[in-house]
Amino acid sequence: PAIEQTFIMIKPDAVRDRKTGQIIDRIERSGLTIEKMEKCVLDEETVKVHYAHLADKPFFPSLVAFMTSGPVVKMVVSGLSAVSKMRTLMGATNPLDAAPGTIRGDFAVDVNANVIHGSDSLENAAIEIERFFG
Ligand code: DAT
Ligand code: MG
Repeated sequence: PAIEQTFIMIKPDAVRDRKTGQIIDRIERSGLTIEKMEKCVLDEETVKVHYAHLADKPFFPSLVAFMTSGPVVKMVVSGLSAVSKMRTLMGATNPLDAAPGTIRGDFAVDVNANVIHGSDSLENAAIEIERFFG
């Protein structure tokens, strides 16, 4: 396995509920390294570009509203197979399908507010790191 970088974001629900520390702890305990981290409020345009693959979905307006509803904590995370390792640590998109022990399985209850974003491929990781930290 290669050392990779991935883009991770703790979403507004988890920041609001003060889960940031517990989520960061899980990332570090898994052996991955936080290279960059910043708390910020996303603008609508950035969210629309980030979720452009979902623009035709009925939930898109509420997704954009949710993601701009409060601060997020954005990160660059590195380590062996960081992209897939983080996706495994996060669990399924819908928290109802996310296994216990995963971040979404333990902290999220609703697909509309599912606690964390992580890049889904190495290619998208590079694009997202440039988008949010470039
Ligand atoms: P992931 O975040 O696991 O990469 P995705 O890229 O398909 O999943 O979707 C991005 C976000 O959009 C997801 O984290 C939550 C929201 N979303 C996806 N499917 C949804 C649905 N059926 N209803 C409501 N929100 C949804
Ligand atoms: Mg995705």
